[in-house]
Amino acid sequence: MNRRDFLITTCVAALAPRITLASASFELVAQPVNAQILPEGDPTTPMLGFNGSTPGPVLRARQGDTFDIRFLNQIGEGSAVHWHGMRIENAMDGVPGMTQKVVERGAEFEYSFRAPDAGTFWYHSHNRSWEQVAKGLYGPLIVEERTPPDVDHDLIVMIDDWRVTESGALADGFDNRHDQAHQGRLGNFARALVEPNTPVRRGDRVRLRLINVATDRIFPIKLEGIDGKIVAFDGMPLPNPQGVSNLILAPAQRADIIADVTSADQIAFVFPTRDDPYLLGEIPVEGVNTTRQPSEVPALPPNEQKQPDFDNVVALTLTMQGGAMSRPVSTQTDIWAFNGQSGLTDTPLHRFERDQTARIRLMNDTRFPHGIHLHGHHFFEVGADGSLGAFRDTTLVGAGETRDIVCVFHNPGKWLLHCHMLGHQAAGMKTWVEVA
Ligand SMILES: [Cu+2]
Repeated sequence: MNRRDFLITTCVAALAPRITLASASFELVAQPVNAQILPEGDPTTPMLGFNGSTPGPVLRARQGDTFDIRFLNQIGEGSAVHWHGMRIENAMDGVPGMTQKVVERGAEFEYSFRAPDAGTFWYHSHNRSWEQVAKGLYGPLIVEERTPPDVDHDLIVMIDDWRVTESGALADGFDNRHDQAHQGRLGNFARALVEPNTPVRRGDRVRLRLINVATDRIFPIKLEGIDGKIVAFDGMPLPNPQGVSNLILAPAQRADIIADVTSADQIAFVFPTRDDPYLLGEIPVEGVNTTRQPSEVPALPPNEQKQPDFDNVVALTLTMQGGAMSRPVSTQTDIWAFNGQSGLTDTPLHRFERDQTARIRLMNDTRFPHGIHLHGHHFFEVGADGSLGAFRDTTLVGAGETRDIVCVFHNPGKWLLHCHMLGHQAAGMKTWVEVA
C-alpha cells in the first residue's frame, strides 16, 4: 500500500461519538447512519451505527459495575453484539448460533454483565461481522480502574480503514473471495478517530487508548509528539510498561499508552508505509502545562489472573491453513482452515475442565499473518525463551510463524476461537472450545 492508494490525507474527525456513562440501563440501537468519512464538504457515507453515529457511543463504567444494555436491532437484518475482551458469562458473549439466537430485524436483546476487568475494550457486531463491522457497527467499551492513573486527558483512539468509492459510498463486495483469500478487505482510506477530540497542552500527561477496529488491516503505528510507555495490551496491564516504538496492532488489538506531551504542535498517529508515512490523525496541542512535575509512568493495577498449572497442562496444536499461494487443504474445506477443518464443527476443538491450563501451539502454515482471538478469556503469549509475555485476547501470528499461548480456561461455556481478520473468519478460519 502507498499514499496514492488513499483518497485523501487530512480531514477533521467528524465521527465523534457521544460519551455515555453506562448507568442502570441503557439502550443501544443499531441503525443506518450517514457518516462523514470523507472530509467536510465531500459526500457523507451511508453506513451502520449505534444511536445515530459510527463509531457508536462510548460505553464507560467502573470496574465491578454492571452494564445493563438493551440492544435494539433496526438495521434490517439479523445482528448481535459481542463485548470484545470482556471475561463475562457465556450467555452474554453475543455470538449468534453459539451463545444466543440472532437478534432478528426489529427485535431486541437484553445484555447484562458485570465488568470484571478494568481496561480498554470494545463492542461490535458478531453477525456477518466482516460486513457489519466494515459498515460501522462498533464502539469503545471502557472500564475505569477503581483508582485511575493520574492523567490530564483520557483519550480513545480508534483506528479504522474503509473502502470508499468516489461518490462516498462504501464499496460493495463484502464477500469478495479474492479479498478473503488474501489479507481480507483492506480500505483505501484510513484514519485515527480521537474521542473526545479536544486539544491538549504541552507538558500534559495523557492516556491514549488505541483500538484497531478495522476488519482486516494490521496497523503499525508510530506516535509522535509524546514521550511515554505502553501500559496495557488488550485491556490487561503490563507488569513492566514498555516503550512505544515498534507498536503494531492487529485487528481487534488494543494498547493503552500513558505519555507526556512533548510537542508544541500536535500528537500525531503515523502509519509508516513502504513509500511515505501516512498521517492517520492528530491531537492538537495548545498552551503549556507548567504545574505537572515529571514522573515515571506507573504500571496500572493488575486485573485478576489465575496462574497456570504447569504440572498439569493440556498441549494442543492449532495449525492455520489455506489462503492464496498455498496448497488447498482439501476439497472439503473453505478458503481457510484450522487443523484441516473450516468453520464450526459439531464437536469443539477441545473440551476443557474448568480451570484447566492449556498450552496451545499456534502454527501459521500460510502466506498471511493472522490475529487469533479467543472469546471469554485472556491468555499469555509465550516468548521465544519460554517466558510468559503479555496477557492478551488476540495474538498476531506472522506468516510461517509459530507462537505458543498458555491459557487457564476458567470461564464455563462455549467460546469461539477465530481469526479476527474478519474476511478470514468468514471464509472458514474459526473453531470453538468448551469449558465445563
Ligand atoms: Cu486470518
